[in-house]
Amino acid sequence: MEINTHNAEILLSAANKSHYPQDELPEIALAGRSNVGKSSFINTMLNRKNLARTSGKPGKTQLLNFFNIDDKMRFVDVPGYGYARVSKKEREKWGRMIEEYLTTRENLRAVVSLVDLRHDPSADDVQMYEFLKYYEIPVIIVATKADKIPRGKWNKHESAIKKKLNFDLSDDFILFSSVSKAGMDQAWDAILEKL
Ligand SMILES: Nc1nc2c(ncn2[C@@H]2O[C@H](COP(=O)(O)OP(=O)(O)OP(=O)(O)O)[C@@H](O)[C@H]2O)c(=O)[nH]1
Ligand SMILES: [Mg+2]
Repeated sequence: MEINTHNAEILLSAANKSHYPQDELPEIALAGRSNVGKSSFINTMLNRKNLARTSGKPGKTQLLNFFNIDDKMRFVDVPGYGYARVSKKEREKWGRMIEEYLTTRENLRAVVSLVDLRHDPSADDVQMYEFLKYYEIPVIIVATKADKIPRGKWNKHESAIKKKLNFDLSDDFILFSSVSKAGMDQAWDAILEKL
């Protein structure tokens, strides 16, 4: 598929099913803990500075944000998990919103699950991966902030993450940086293959 990635815009934000776009365009969702770099990933992939708003304030994105890309596909920015300063009630509400989207959305082609290359995956990261495997939703693991780790140590960190996730070797694993743009072409290849 030929996609002009420069032709992108935010389409809408949704709290539940009734607000999702009603067409058949394929969607790729971005999941990961708060602050891992989901919005930065979207901006980098679309060569935009601040299309998907990024901030130092974790837990800010509370809705599913749908981005139209060239009227051919969409990115769906999912609010981050694992933000400590969120009440139990808020967490439950978040859980229902994400679960509804991930388990019922026919447009969904794959989830880009982001983890921080610097750290072992959190319990929430492991749970997200297990959830996606359980529902047989195609997964692309993107390990972010690779620019913060010297290249000579990338392998070691990659192995640690794969081990902790009980990573399925048939899934994609991409080392990525929104600063250096490392991994961007690989990420596009993996995404286009899922559409
Ligand atoms: N060095 C470096 N910093 C990054 C990278 N990706 C994101 N960041 C920084 O990490 C912080 C969080 O990035 P966001 O993209 O807002 O994270 P998010 O996952 O969308 O966070 P929430 O919307 O709160 O869930 C920002 O200060 C980014 O500039 C990266 O690849 N390298
Ligand atoms: Mg965000």
